[in-house]
Amino acid sequence: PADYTLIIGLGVSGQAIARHLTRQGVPFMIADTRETPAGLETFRAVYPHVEVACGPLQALDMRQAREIVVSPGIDLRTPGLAEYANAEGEGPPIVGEIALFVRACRAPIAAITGSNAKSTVTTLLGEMAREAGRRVAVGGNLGTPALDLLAQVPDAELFVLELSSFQLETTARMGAETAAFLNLCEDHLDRHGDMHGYRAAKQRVFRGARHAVVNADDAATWPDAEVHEVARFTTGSPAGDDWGIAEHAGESWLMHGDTPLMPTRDVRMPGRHNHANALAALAMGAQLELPLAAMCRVLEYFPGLPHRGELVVERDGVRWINDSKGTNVGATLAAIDGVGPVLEGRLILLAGGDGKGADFTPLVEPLRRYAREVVVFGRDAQRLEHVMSGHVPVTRVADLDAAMRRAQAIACAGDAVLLSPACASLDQFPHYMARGDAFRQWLTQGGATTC
Ligand code: UMA
Ligand code: ADP
Repeated sequence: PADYTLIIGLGVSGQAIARHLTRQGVPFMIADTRETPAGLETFRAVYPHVEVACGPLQALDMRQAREIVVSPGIDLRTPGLAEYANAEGEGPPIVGEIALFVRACRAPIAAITGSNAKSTVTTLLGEMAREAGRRVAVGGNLGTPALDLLAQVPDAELFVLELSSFQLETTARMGAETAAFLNLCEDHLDRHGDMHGYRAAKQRVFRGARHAVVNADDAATWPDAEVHEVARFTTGSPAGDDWGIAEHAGESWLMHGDTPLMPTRDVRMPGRHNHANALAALAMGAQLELPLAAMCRVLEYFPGLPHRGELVVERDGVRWINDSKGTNVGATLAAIDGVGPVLEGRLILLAGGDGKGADFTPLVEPLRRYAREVVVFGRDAQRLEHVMSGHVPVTRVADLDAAMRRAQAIACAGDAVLLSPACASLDQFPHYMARGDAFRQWLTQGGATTC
C-alpha cells in the first residue's frame, strides 16, 4: 500500500518506533536485513497485521513509502537503502527515531553526545534534575529509547537524552535547550568512514540549540555553526566564565569562573575525567536553572555507573577494575589515567575485541609508563600486540577468560588489573555489559588468588 511509513531494523529502536507510530495512528511496515531477526515472533504476535520484510533491502520497492525511519545500527550505505539516501529530493525522506522524537516532543531537551562520557553525564544531569524536583525523563542511546519516554513520562518537564553519532546522523534539527559535545576520539570509523564524517554527525547535536556546552580542551567539540550561547568546561583552571578546576583554600575545587563550587575530593566518582564530566553536567544544569546546591549534592553521592571504572574486588592487595565500557582508545586512555599515576608500573591491562578500525598507537606511551603487562585477546589482539611489542610486555591469548587467568598468574599485591578493552565486545560477547559481567563472575566464582 502507498502512504505508509517504512521502519528499517527490528531491534530496540525499531520496536520503539513501531509503538510510537501505532500511538499516532500512522500505518507502517517493517524491514530487517536479517532473514530471521531475534524478536520476530514476538513482534508478529503483537502486530499481526503489520507487514514484515526480512532479507536484503534491494528486494523492497521503497518508493511507495511516505517516509523511511532507519534504526541507528543501520548503515545508510546499505545496498537497497543507499540509492534512496543519495537521491536528493527524490524518493521518500530518510529519518531516524530522534527526528520523530523532536517532532512530537513538547518539553525542553538536554542533548548529550561525544565519543565518551555520554552515559555518565546523561545520568548525572538526570539525577540533578530529579534532585531539584523536576519531572525528568532520561534515555536515548542509553536505557529507555527516546520515543518510549514520550509515552512513559507524558508530563515530563525535561528530557535528558544521550545521543550517538548514528542517531544524530539522521536528525536534521535537535532544537535542544542545551546541547553538549563532550569530547572526540577515534570510534565507529568502520561506519562513518573517517573522523570528518564522525565529527560532522556529532556536530548535528547543536542544530537549533539555544545553548552549547563544549570541551575547552578539545577544539573538535566547538560548534561549527553559530550557537547563541556557548559554555566551556576544562580540567585546567577556567578562563573567563568557563567551568574548570582551580586551587581554593589550599585544595582543588570545581569552579565556575572565579566562583568556587565544591572541593574535587567531595566528588564521589573517581578520576580526573569524572571531574570533567561533573563540570559538563553542571554547565548544562545551570542553563536549565537547576539550583547549584541540588547539583552538588548529586556529585557527592553519585558513585558512577557500572562497567565504567568500577572496582569489583580488592583481594590479596590486588584491585580488579571493570571498565568494560572502555570501547575505544580515548576511553581506555582516560581509564589508565585514572589508575595509572598512583600505581607506578603496577598496572595489568586487559584489552582487545573489535577495534572498529581505530589506531591503537596513543595507548603505547601511557602503558610504557604505567603497565607491568598488557594481555590482549579477541579479534584485534594481533593488531594490539603488534603496536605494543618492543614497548610494553604483551601476552596474546584467545579470550577474556584466558586473559584473566594470565592476569591472575602474574598479579602481586599492589597491582591493579584493569579491563578497559579499547574495543567493542561484539566479536565475543552480545554487548559490553556481558563482557563486564563475565569479568565480575570470574572473580566472584573464586578465580582470583595471587602470588
Ligand atoms: N539491522 C539490520 N541491518 C543492519 C544492522 C541492523 O537489519 O545492517 C537490524 C538488526 O537485525 C536488528 C536491528 O536492526 O533487528 C538492530 O538495530 P540497531 O543495530 O539499530 O540496534 P537497536 O537494537 O535498535 O538499538 C539501538 C542502539 N544500537 C546501536 O546504535 C547499534 C542502542 O544503542 C540504543 O540503545 C537503542 O537503539 C535505543 O535508541 C546501543 C549501542 O551500542 C546501546 N549504541 C552504540 C554505542 O553506544 O556505541 C552507538
Ligand atoms: P559513553 O556513553 O559515551 O560510552 P560512558 O559514560 O558510558 O560514556 O563512559 C564510557 C567510558 O569512557 C568509561 O568506561 C570511561 O573509561 C571513559 N570515560 C568516562 N569519562 C570520560 C571522559 N571525560 N573522557 C574520556 N573518557 C571518559
